[in-house]
Amino acid sequence: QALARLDEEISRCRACPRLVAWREEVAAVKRAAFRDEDYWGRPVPGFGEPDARILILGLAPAAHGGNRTGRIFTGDRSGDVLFSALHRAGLANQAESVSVDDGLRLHDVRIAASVRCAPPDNKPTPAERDTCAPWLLREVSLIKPTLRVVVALGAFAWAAYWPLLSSGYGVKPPKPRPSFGHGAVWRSPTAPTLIGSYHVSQQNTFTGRLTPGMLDEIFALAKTEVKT
Ligand code: DU
Ligand code: SF4
Repeated sequence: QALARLDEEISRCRACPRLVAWREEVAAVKRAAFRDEDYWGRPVPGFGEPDARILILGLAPAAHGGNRTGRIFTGDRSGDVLFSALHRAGLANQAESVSVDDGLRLHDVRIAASVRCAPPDNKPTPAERDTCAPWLLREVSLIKPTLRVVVALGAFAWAAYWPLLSSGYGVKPPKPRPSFGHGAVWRSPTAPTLIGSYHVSQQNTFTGRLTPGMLDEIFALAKTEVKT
């Protein structure tokens, strides 16, 4: 099927030299706790349903999370927070996401990263986001018939929505761009609604900037929005 072919194509991309070097170095050196595992060490494709109405857009794979397991938000603390929330919202069959064969199934949700290779310090550059944007565009073009809502985790993903809006939907992004915030919403009559959420990284969850309740509100909003 088309998405599987796209995933395969993405996983061979080497367009960003800095990220190719980092993802492979991390995969070779490994973290001590995962010494006996084979790291994926490649671009991490999207995960979830081909007929999803909700697309969750993250930042980039975690070095020892998605870059290790080969599935986005899988095997890291960010993912624990995200999938617990999806499970509470009825959008995932389980709260745990540890490996590609853990039985996790999403309902009505697809998850992708704005940049598909693990970046140093979890910090991809806007240039790398632009380089990776065509993959997002192609993924969205395949789920376009059902897609209604994009949940942007963090300001970086929020910014990745606008080029998608213009090239994927032929809608001119508003000027100035609506600002990112937790619970910020932007609607278009002809493109998926954009919802902003603080990112599920430990920086936000450990400090209490993002609580489970705040994440529940985001997915409740997304579920309401797909029906309107
Ligand atoms: O702390 P951690 O769960 O290992 O995640 C590290 C880092 O990666 C965190 O800042 C979030 C980020 N991240 C992301 O932005 N998108 C993903 O899909 C997975 C992790
Ligand atoms: Fe390719 Fe995206 Fe990885 Fe860059 S970040 S190498 S464009 S998959």
